[in-house]
Amino acid sequence: MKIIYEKCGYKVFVTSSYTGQGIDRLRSYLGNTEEGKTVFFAGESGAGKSSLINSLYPGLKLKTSGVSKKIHRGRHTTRAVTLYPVGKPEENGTAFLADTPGFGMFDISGIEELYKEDVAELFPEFGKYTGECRYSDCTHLREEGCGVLQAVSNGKVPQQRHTSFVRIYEEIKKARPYRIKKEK
Ligand SMILES: Nc1nc2c(ncn2[C@@H]2O[C@H](COP(=O)(O)OP(=O)(O)OP(=O)(O)O)[C@@H](O)[C@H]2O)c(=O)[nH]1
Ligand SMILES: [Mg+2]
Ligand SMILES: [Zn+2]
Repeated sequence: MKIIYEKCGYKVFVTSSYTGQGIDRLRSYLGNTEEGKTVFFAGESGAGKSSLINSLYPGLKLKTSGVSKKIHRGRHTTRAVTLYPVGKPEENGTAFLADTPGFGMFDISGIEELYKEDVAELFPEFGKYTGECRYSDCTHLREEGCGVLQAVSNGKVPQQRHTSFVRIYEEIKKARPYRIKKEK
């Protein structure tokens, strides 16, 4: 998992609120957040976002709760986005950390401006290869001469990332087949 995202150029922290693994490292990273910036944790309900924030800043005492045994899903414990100051303590926290409510499953209904043609841009590691596609309107799904598929087959782009791309592409295509101009 870690290696997949590192290959895509993301900085990855492996943490556990139970064992304390990675907490100090993440805290010092957050402590250097640029002034005025906001960091947020996103993820499914029950992923452990609020627990992680409690481990980082025990003073905050955020509400957390167990994952339902019956439905194996989170209980939507956090109900609203709340900002907490982080950053250098002597500056009284000039950056912010947001605890956010978890989402259920991956849900595109709230992202109205996203169309299937935009999905590839959400995968920054594809960017280096889209210029090599034979067709300028390449969907990167299965075309001959696709630079992204080429990069997947020679291991430069993790296969899992392309699988996620296809899944999101298909989901958005199903929900919103055509680009609709917004009426002013
Ligand atoms: N094994 C393990 N369990 C954890 C860890 N962090 C949190 N949990 C458990 O995961 C459950 C959910 O934690 P929360 O912090 O409430 O999850 P959340 O992401 O804030 O959920 P919402 O507020 O509903 O979006 C709790 O039962 C925690 O005890 C962790 O690092 N390791
Ligand atoms: Mg929470
Ligand atoms: Zn392509």
